[in-house]
Amino acid sequence: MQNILNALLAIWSYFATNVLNQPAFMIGFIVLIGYILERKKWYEVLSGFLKATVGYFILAAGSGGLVNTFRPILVGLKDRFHLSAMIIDPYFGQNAVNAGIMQRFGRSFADTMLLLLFAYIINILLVRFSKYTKLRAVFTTGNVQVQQAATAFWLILFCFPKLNRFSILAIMSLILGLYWAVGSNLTVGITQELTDGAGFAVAHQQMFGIYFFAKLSEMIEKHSVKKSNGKNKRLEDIKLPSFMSIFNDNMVSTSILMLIFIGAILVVLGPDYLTKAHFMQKGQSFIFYILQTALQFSVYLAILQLGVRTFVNELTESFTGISDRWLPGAVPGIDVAATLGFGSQNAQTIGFMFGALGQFTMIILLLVFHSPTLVIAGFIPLFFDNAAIGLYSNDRGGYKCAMIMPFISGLIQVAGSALIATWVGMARYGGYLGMFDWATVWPFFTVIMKYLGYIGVAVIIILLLAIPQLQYRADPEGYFMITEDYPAWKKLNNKEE
Ligand code: ASC
Repeated sequence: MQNILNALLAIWSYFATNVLNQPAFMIGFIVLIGYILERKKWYEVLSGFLKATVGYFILAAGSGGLVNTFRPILVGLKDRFHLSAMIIDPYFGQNAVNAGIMQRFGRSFADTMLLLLFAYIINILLVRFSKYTKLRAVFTTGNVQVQQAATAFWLILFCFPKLNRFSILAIMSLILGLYWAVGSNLTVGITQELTDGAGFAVAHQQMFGIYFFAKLSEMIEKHSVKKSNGKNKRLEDIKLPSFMSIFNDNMVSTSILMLIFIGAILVVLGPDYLTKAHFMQKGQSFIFYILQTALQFSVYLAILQLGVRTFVNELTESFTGISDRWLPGAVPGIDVAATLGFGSQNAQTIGFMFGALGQFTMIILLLVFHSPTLVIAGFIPLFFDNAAIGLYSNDRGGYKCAMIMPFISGLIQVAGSALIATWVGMARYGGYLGMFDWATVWPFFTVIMKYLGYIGVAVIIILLLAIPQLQYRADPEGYFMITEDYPAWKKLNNKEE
């Protein structure tokens, strides 16, 4: 018996490490299965699998390029000014957990693969029974699930330090599994509208954040429609005068804005530091170094969008095979980076910059008020959260929302992360996950569990289960139609152009 279990676990570990943890293969296999269920010819199945996998790898090359180029620059600020500060970034967060969990709690989490297994089972069952649960999205971004599991482990141990291995696995599976399913489900409708029915949802680290700011933008739009009988202007509707019209070209505007933004940071770091830290080569011109680095931003963004275009069609087409047979009304939840292939690209850049403004403002406030924890902005929360928030806010509330919402988000990312990481003791290990939901929703969960104990766990589960029910109640007719038949949904809501 034990041998069989071990063998099964080994097979699962192999699958989890090589496929679940690699969203590109995960998406590839989803397309493969979807096309097989649709009884496509074998060569169409093969071509779909390859395009989806390669497309996702291209997306990852773009987002990885962004992260690898710009994260060290921001982290350089800490080095350059000898700050003892915590960096908010998912990878630094994960490192902090690895570094501190043994020391602080005398144990580590070895059950990540099992957690992923249970979470998938819970997620798929919840979606399978969508008739009752009203959940429509399957989380596929295993790489962020692993990061989140590490942080959740710390937070839950902080609330229940005496919990044994089995109970902690049970609590984590339940709460994380529900968070994934409910969070991703929140983004279904707004993502369908943003992408004009591309048939996916967001499965990442700011799902509640995106939803919250999208709805806030919607309210602002409604208010202004009432007052002035008109919709708010979107960024893409703004016609700029003569020379400024170059900003209508996204690649040009991104390049100019990044030149200013990244340029300013590089100037602050200074050529001496940049050479010493091996960013710049000896004898390289500082001006051309700035130019090259800042323009890389547009390069990687273009790559990322090419990746999205490559795999999204395959995914949309093939997933109907899965949703028709097995998971009615379901869509796959994928990396938030995929949304950056849609909507106004200027909204993404604006979102990033205003998010940065918000983060820097809060960092200055932390300094002024002598916060015990200082924070260094990390590139991933700065860019991926706020670009997406800018994008959705512009889509639903116009250009002012594309500025205000990411700014507020930036303030919250820093303040929320500083509070929770200080309280639970993670700040001392140099990093915290820092993405929007982990600076808001998860600190909230932690407070509830810390003060209510097991009752708190029950409260969280009930709250999470109630969210999709409320969403469904608000629009019973359109709720499933928006994924099952987007054109019909558009007609019903008079959204045809
Ligand atoms: C994250 C994380 C990444 C990026 C990537 C964005 O949270 O860990 O590597 O965002 O998923 O495309």
